[in-house]
Amino acid sequence: SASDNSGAERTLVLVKPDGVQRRLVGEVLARIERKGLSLAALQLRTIDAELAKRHYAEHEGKPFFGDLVEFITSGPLVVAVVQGPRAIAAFRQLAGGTDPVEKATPGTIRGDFGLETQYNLVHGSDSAESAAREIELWFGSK
Ligand code: RTP
Ligand code: MG
Repeated sequence: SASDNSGAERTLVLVKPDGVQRRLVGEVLARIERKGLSLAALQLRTIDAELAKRHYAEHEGKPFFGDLVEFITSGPLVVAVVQGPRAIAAFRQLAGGTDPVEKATPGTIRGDFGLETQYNLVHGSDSAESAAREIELWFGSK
């Protein structure tokens, strides 16, 4: 199941367009691998607004939603399925809090490399339900 330590838990990770533009893809993937997590899928993609809006559907109507969709579609991003024991929480730990200065601490991806909430480098699924939905959305057959 998603709540045991079998090593089969999977999460959907993005290196957002700012991370790709800043040549931090290798840095992020290295941290994932050093943690002991595995890559189960990996692609470089540029997405349209339809996929962006579906990915971030929970934020529709919030003041930052338009800027978020514009930003996430602005250039190539890396999308990965990351696998391992407690992969969802483990990647959220690696990423750090949403605001790279006020919430993320040094030693995390956002804490080490980010300054602004919009440009916070990475995404990771926030629950087992989100991970299943997002993996199907990005990698499932239509
Ligand atoms: P993510 O979904 O990208 O992994 O980030 P998260 O869970 O840490 O944060 P979430 O609340 O889901 O917000 C999604 C993304 O929207 C942008 N955001 N901007 N300007 C703002 O107040 C604001 N709030 C959120 C960020 O890019 C955030 O990662
Ligand atoms: Mg989120």
